[in-house]
Amino acid sequence: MSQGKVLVLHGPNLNLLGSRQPEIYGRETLDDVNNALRETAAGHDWGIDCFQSNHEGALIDAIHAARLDGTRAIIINPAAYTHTSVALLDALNAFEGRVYEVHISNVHQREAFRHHSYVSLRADGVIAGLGTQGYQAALAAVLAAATP
Ligand code: CA2
Repeated sequence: MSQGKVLVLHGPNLNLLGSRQPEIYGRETLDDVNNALRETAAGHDWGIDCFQSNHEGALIDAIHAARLDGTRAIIINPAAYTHTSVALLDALNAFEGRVYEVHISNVHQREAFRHHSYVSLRADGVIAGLGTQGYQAALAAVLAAATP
């Protein structure tokens, strides 16, 4: 039986992963990232739902759905909404499971506007600068937190 379900959310422009700016975001595509997460999760009897959207409201709707469908944790790279979206923060505040925020790049080494995150006010953990391996680190944290 499944141990639980994790929702992986990817914000705007992350559908372009692997196709541009490899010096910042690497060469893996979003499908590569999601498939690797599915494989890790399946090895631990966890399920994964992955969703990318370029629309703030669609990401918020996915968080609302996760409140009601037994999702135990959310791993989210809010992309540019990290730095702008009180609405995303409010939605995450209404979710009762664990929340991990992932950034592929080290946002603290970049422009000043990327140094502030609304989502970090809610996140149980924040990972930045590990490349796409950051998603695996977040999943490891979900699994560790759920181990009795
Ligand atoms: O480092 C990250 O993961 C970011 O969340 C990525 C966002 C950026 O706005 C954040 O400050 C940091 C940008 C995502 C855009 O992704 C692209 C990937 C490949 C090509 C073009 C954009």
